Amino acid sequence: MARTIIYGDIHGCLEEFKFLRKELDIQKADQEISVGDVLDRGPYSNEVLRYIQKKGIELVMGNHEYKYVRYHKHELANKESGKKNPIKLNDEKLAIYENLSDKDISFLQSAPFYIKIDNLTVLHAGITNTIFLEEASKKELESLTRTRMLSASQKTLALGQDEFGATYWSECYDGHEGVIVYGHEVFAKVKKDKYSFGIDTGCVYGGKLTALIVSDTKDPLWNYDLVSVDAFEKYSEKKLF
Ligand SMILES: [Mn+2]
Repeated sequence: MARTIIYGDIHGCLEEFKFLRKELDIQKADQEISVGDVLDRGPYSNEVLRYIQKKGIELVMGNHEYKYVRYHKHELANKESGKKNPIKLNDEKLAIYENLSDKDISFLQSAPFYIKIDNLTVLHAGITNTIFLEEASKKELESLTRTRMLSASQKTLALGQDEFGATYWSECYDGHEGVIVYGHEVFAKVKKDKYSFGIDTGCVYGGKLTALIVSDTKDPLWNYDLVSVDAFEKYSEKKLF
């Protein structure tokens, strides 16, 4: 039976990603989806991007991909106007950007903000109970790449902005878009809530790279498996949990 396989944040960890696919014994009929953030922090950003294209793996837009997409858009616009790019890339990111081929750029630009299959939705970060994907605005779709904490009134709080009564989005998610599989926030182990799975287990920080395997997308909560591989190295020093 064909499987739907969703990968947590890869962040340039190509070796671990290849090893994980080997452990999963990937078959042609399998559908593979990345939750996004395949780029930055780890050792092989450009190579991971090439590899997932070559293997026909679908990419959901992460905040790290989106930054390059927006940067590129400004670069093109500013070529004519001569203005400075309002988006800043550090040296590491600039090197990654300069190594993107036209095909890489198109692939990043075409990454959807979510992929929905039956009762399974894959998005990068999170959603609120007031966003309905089919009728979502551009701004709401963009928010899917970075939502973490929500205020009591379901307002998205920016990183570091906390307030009394705030909740992590998945802990109050009502299931209106089915079972959501996401990354973005690093957890020591997979975070399973009532209608969601957070599968970024921090490979680039020396944690694990995790895949969630769904055997029936009509009922993912009761038809899934988890497979993780350990990071071969700690590539980024940012604190883990
Ligand atoms: Mn992210």
